[in-house]
Amino acid sequence: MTSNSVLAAVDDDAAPLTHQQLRELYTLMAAVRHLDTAAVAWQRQGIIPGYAPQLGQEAAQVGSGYAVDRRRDFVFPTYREMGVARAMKLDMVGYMSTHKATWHGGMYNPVEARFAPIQAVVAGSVLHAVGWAHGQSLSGKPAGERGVALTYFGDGASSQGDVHEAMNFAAVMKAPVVFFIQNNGWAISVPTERQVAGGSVAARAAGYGIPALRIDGNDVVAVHEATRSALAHCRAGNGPVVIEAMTYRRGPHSTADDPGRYRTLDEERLDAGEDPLERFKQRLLDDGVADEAFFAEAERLAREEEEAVRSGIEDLGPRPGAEMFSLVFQEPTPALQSQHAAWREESEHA
Ligand SMILES: Cc1ncc(C[n+]2csc(CCOP(=O)(O)OP(=O)(O)O)c2C)c(N)n1
Ligand SMILES: [Mg+2]
Repeated sequence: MTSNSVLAAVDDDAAPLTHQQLRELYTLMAAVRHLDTAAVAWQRQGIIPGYAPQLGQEAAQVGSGYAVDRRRDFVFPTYREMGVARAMKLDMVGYMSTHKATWHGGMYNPVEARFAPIQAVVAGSVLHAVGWAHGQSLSGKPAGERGVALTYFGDGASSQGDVHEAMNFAAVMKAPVVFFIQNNGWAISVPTERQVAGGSVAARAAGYGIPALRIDGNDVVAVHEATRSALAHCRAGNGPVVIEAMTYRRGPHSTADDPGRYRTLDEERLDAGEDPLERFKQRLLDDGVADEAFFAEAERLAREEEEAVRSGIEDLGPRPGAEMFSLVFQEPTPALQSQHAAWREESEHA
């Protein structure tokens, strides 16, 4: 049964996480921390042109991504969900190819991966998720067998009109969608308190009659449990859920950003709170779930993976330019066909 009282009491097989699962969560978070830190370095080294780090958001991302049922659910990410991708076992060279500008949205198969193309349009993923979720309602599958859409967005995105339309539509249509907000304190240089009226994104859900959970987004177990309950609630046909995971963007908005222009190091240290990775490590040690040898091995695996992803993206060659046109629509529109023809002419000149 779900443990969270604002959600319908549905059977979600919510046994506590086993020691093995807790260790797996840590291994994932360590891998994500390494890949993320490495990706910033790769940008500085000229291996990739740009990247949006998720440093400090590992618990929010891994805890939620780990709850997804990859046989039937579907995730709609923003540009910052590397940790969710990793927790869902995506091919990370394919994922990182977006940041190498090799291909739009990642060179993985979204349908097989259950992870939509990376989305740079703020709040864009939210609309797609509600559409997909409504499709599940129309699919004719019995409620318990439907997939659930899990859409990620930020505190800044929550100020977009799209989010309100999406929430209203989802609530009216009882679409199986979890709105997962990572409130990381910032929308580039604008702090949450300067653009989220009322101070809470979760509180807005009440206006749409949607149950909401405001959780400690730096506690991977709390995030996992909340997401699992929310998915079960949606799957049982009870309509959408809002989760606001309170966290902190420890790094820059992107590799093109300099946070020193809008926050001091002291503010950063004070507001960031405890590092989610260190915090989880301490908990596993205190509870006797893992020992130092385990953490050393997690570190070794993370380094090995980081190396493999780096050489994978270094080896990526350019994709045929014509894919810009051929991979957009099943049947290209006349406008796209003429753009394709103009592009071919120009590139043949070059
Ligand atoms: C529709 C749209 N408007 C503006 C931008 C420029 N932009 C990119 S990220 C961003 C801030 C988003 O903040 P938030 O939703 O809190 O997500 P975070 O970056 O903190 O993960 C803005 C304004 C954009 N990409 N798309
Ligand atoms: Mg934000």
